[in-house]
Amino acid sequence: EEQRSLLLKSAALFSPPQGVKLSYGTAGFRADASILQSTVYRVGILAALRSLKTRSVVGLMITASHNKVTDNGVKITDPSGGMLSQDWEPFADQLANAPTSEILVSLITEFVEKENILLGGEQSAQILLGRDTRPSGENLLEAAKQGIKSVLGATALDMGVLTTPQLHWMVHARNKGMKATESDYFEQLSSSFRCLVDLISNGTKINPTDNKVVVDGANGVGGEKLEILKSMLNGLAIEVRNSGKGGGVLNEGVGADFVQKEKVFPHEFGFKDVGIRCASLDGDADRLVYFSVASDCSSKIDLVDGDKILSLFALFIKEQLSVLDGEKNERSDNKYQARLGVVQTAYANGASTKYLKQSGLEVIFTPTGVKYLHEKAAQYDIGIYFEANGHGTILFSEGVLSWLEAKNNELASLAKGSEQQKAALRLLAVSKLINQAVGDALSGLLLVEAILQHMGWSIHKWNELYQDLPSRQLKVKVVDRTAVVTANAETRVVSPPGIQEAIDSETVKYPQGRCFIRPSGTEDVIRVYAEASTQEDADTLANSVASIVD
Ligand code: 16G
Ligand code: ZN
Repeated sequence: EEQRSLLLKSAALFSPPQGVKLSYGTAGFRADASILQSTVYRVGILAALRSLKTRSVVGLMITASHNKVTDNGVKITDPSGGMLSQDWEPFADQLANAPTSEILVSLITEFVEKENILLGGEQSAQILLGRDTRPSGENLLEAAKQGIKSVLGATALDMGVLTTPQLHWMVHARNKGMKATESDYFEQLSSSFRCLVDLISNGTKINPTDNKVVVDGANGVGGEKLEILKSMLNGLAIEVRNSGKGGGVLNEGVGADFVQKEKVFPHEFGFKDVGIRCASLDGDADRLVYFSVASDCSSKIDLVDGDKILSLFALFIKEQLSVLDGEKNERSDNKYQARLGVVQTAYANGASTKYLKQSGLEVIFTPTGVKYLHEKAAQYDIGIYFEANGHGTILFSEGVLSWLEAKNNELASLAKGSEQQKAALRLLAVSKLINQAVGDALSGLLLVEAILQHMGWSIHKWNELYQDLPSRQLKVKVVDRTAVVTANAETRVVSPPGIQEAIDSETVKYPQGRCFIRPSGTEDVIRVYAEASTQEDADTLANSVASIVD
């Protein structure tokens, strides 16, 4: 009863927007910030219930990532540090769309009973709150606090302005009983980076003053955080541009999404940067791409996307595993074959998949969206996942970590300082450097930099691992995007009937042609992706398939 009146009272302050249907989608609720108050308030309630149910800390992040500055969004971090469990998404949708306070409260009551959640009991709930730099974030954060406060026993802990991966990292670390403040995060990243760089054979070490990367911070939270992190590193010079302090607008002509989709350099970059290694973060710093400015005086760039970051990581891990494997025939009781898996989506450039397979790697596909890739990667001892857009990470199983620890101990007495022991130590350092909760542009950047140093590679050398097939992405506005249903990791359309056949008969006309369509998880559009051996062909294919959809 106390609970009921508490909810009714606060709900009355947050009436839902009229005539909008909200959906939790691929990455939480996203919309124009002006209509999100009630949604964020309700997600606050949801987060509290999730925390009570799991008897763990959960997170609530307010961000609209790479979308425009006037948008915002909200999503929940599960106790593992990953995305909200998919079986709670329908309830999230119901809550967000409940037309009245009465209906909202009865939905909650019903759900609490069904899930056996004990309200107002011994159990307490704790929710970590984070937000990106969007001006609307502060107000929305207050709405989230109101929602959390309306659930008996729930407390909110405001962690301030964070990157999305920092919040995920904190939730993950807290639930493992580890230290989990922002400075612990920076400390872990910088110390494991130093450790990894120290394990590089001296022959390939680059002079630190020649070793520079220039990073586009998308005028968002990532640039700000990178400024702090860079002061804790040595052996690497990082210059941050578009840090948000210079008056530039978040994600406008800057950021990883812009660079990857438009394939031109962001604001503040230009011909002065020819030959320099450049990188770009997105608005909440969970995506990372690299690029170099083309020397032909156009605004074009050579893009080094998520697929190539994935390839670099996979090569390095595979190399370390085979160094470790090298002493397999010697006396060792500690035999173990680590299963390495690589996860991509249909957006992965065909040339990358071909390259990875030729390198002897196991490649699997999932639909778009971090939750799907992460889930698949977790099924391996070491699972590496990346979307072409630059979101990805490397997951290490508990099993492989204890094997590496044991291996390191064994080698410390048998062959101290050997390449084998170093390989074990390098892999352990990678597991600490790379964010185990979610893709993280800051930790990804440091791992790329360490591996390039290790390989002694320039960005050009890295980019030449394989040559991307020309591709084109288009979007088609539709009334009802749910009418398109796909299968096989979004590579085939199963409904409406006839569409897949039409796509197939277009695609076969082009050498190395590949094309798929899928409903966006974040906008009311159908997306079209086409790739072929020439840019003209990729463009024509994309356009003709778009007109089939229209
Ligand atoms: C979201 C997803 C991203 C995906 C994108 C696709 C997360 C954290 N983010 O940004 O992984 O690539 O949506 O958008 O899952 P779309 O469905 O509109 O093409
Ligand atoms: Zn993002």
